[in-house]
Amino acid sequence: ETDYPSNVNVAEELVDTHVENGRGDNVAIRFRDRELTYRDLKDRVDRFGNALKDLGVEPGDRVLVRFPNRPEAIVSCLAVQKIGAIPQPSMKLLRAKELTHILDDAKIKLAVVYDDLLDELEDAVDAVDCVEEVVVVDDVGVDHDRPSYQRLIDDASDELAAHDTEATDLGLMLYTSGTTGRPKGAVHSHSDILATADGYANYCLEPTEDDVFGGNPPLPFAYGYGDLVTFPLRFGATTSLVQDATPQTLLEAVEDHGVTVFCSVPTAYNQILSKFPDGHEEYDVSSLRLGLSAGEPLAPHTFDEIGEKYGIDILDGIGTTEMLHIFISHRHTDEIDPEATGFPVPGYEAKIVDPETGDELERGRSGQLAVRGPTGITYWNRPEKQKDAVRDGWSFPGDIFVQREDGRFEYQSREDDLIISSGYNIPGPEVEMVLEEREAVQEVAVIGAPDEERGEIVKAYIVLHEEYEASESLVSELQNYVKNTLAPYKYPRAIQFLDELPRTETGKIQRTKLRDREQT
Ligand code: 3SK
Repeated sequence: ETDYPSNVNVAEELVDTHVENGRGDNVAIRFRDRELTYRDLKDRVDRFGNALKDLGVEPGDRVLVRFPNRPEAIVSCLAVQKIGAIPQPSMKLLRAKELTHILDDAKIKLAVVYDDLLDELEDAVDAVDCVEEVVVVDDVGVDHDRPSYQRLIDDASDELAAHDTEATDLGLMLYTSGTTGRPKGAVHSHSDILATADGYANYCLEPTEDDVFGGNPPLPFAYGYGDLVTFPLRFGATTSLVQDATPQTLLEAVEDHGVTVFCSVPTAYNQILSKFPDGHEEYDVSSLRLGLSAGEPLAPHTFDEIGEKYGIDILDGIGTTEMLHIFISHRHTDEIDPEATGFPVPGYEAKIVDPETGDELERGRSGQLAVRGPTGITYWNRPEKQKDAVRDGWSFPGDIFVQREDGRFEYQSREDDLIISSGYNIPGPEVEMVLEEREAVQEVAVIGAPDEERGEIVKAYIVLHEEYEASESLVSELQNYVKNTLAPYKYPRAIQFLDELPRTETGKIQRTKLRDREQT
């Protein structure tokens, strides 16, 4: 059921209702050997919400939340939502250049940051004039003169009434990489957030309060936010957080926290299989009942091997940051066909349209995917992009699919030049712009090249200026430059030098020709 009263506050729904309905002692968060009950969580959210109000945060203000997967990230987002402001969870690997754009574009008023991630943020804060304060969660002992999260919590009142938000008020802002090279803000209302749990999670995962959701998707990734915040808290269940995810730490958390629903991406499943091919013998994974996967298509062999070695089925699904969570998936494990993504999630409709005419195509023909349902695409401050993305009430997530005769939707490709590597979305043009800053580079085209482990890797085709020669050291220098300028996962793992780039008659670079070279 995804119809909500006209006034609803997502933080109140995810936390206070459990305390009021006798589930206050349920464990909400497990992190290392610590546990936070719903009562503890409410106490922290209320105190931090009051502290934020004292610092001048008002309803509608945007607050950046920059963390690895730690409990303070969840407390911060809920506190911001409870007072009617809008959290903007930010990927921990973003560099000052990317953060500067986001701070300025969203007009962030305050930031909450884990101390080990403070440096890069301070550089960005210096470059804009909107951020009034930065609150720091002390852990590794970084020197700073900013207010401390813990001290603010200790000093604040524990009584906080939720702001009377309307269901349609914005409750979450996530940045997504587009092909233009500049991340765009996708915004979601309080009811959108609840709808991901009451739709997809409720119907496809059938959670109970005994479930423990765990895994590795970062909380600032819409997929991770749903899996590890909204879903467990909606059902009075537990979330298991792992700060530094490796196959080992993830399986340790499964054993120690009794994870039942393991949420991950294909690359991580493959890494687990190669590091612990017989994981069930090295770790007690008997608590697991289901795996989830998204971010990139799940290969049938990964599905089969995880089933064989770990005894669980993986529900694959497609979602986007703009749609907030998964909108096509198999609904029950007994209907899974690993070759396909599945059916529209209850509450959503999907169709395939001809990209040229916009007409709906019959089954068996591939075309643009269009969806509509309880969540949809809303960009922050991008009216042109918005017009393109939502037409006649249908959202166009930017994927090419085919609907098979049996009704299942099967993924074909991305419509644009977005590279999806290990679940990270990397806009090729953003990497191109950075490489073009180097003196040696005359022109460059960046594409995704197929890769067994990562799905795709970033590959740069470069034409050098005459006076430069291709060499191993030049490759390393260019790679390091990108690593130091953008989030390191965006660096080109492969670089190939060409005499010229393939172009159309009108002078446009033909990236498809470069992609074709990778297939042969
Ligand atoms: O990439 C996906 O498939 C996805 C799934 C859920 C939420 C967000 C995203 C990007």
